Amino acid sequence: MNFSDLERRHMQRALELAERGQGYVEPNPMVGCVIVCQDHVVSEGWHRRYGGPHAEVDALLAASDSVNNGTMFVTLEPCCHDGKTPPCTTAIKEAGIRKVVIAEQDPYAKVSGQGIAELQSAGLEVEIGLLETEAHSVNAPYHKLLAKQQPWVIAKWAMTMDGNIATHTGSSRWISGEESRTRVHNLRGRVDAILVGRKTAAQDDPLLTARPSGPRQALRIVMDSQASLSDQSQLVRTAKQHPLMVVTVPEARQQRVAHLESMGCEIFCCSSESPVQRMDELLDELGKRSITNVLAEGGGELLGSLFDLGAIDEVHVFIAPKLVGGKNTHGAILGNGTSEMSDARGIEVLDVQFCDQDIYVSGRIGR
Ligand code: AOF
Ligand code: ZN
Repeated sequence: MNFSDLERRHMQRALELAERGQGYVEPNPMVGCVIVCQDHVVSEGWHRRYGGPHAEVDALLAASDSVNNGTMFVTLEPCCHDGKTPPCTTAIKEAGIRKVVIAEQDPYAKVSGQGIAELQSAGLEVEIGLLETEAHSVNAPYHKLLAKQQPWVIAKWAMTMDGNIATHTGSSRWISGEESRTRVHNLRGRVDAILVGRKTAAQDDPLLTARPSGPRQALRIVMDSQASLSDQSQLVRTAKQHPLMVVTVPEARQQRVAHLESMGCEIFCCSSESPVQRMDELLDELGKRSITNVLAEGGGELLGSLFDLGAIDEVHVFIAPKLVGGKNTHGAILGNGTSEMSDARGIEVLDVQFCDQDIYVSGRIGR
């Protein structure tokens, strides 16, 4: 289908509006909407929070005049089911919208194609596929959760210019500067879960909360097969205020497990043998809980398990202008890794910026 530059601009704007919902709407998709009458934008809207009005209804409610005969640009197929809110298709028809331009179809089974069909059978003109790739990318975590029933995994690390996440003695505070750490707190504030390994929990004694807090409070998760997390750790001490899950194996000392439970930790016991399989089991569990985004903060072994599983979707890397050298280097991603350079996982770089003196690179694993 051929779309004009003006139509592209309207959909681009709808996508920008959609992204305002990030951190507020999950596990729902981010959706934006622009309503145009006689080539003029008359209203805009977006899905602002989980359980709240959908983007289309938000835009219809924001219109100060009639939108009769108008064209609606929406980043996702309008829903036609009764969920937490009534169907958008009904609201669109009742408002007298004549044409709906949709970026992509909703894969959700109760909608998928049926929203489009309903609008068409009511006599509305429907066009599909304007900025479809871009719209799909905005909602990649939503798509992964629906398709694989596992969350989108964001790996984050800070390293020196010679590729180390610690010195040869294990010292790692601080690699990146304050501005980089602020960015990490922003990330923490919009994800559903934050994941670290046992060694990182022991060495860094992190709190794993967003400071200042963001739109959602993440479940903090430690891969700690033997339930060895110290009672004195910041994580355990705050378990009653901020949810903390400790991932163990059946062989962990039951007394220790019960004690952690009494301190407010949730125990998730994995039956799988290898760390990689346990990671898969954990991601399945998080998917069942409709967790959309997980931030994996290290260390190298944890990121290695995720990498070997092929579960890393997105990376946020802070490169500090420092060198530490040493024979026993600490790479960001351990595990088995890739044997041949020709098999290396490619990253589609989405952003490169200076964060004060650090270089911040983010991107997604190419599929
Ligand atoms: C739309 N516009 O802005 C969004 C849609 O439980 P509910 O009622 O909030 O419905 C959630 C489902 O609705 C979600 O799984 C997805 O299929 C669709 N989301 N649809 O028309 C929107 N957020
Ligand atoms: Zn809807």
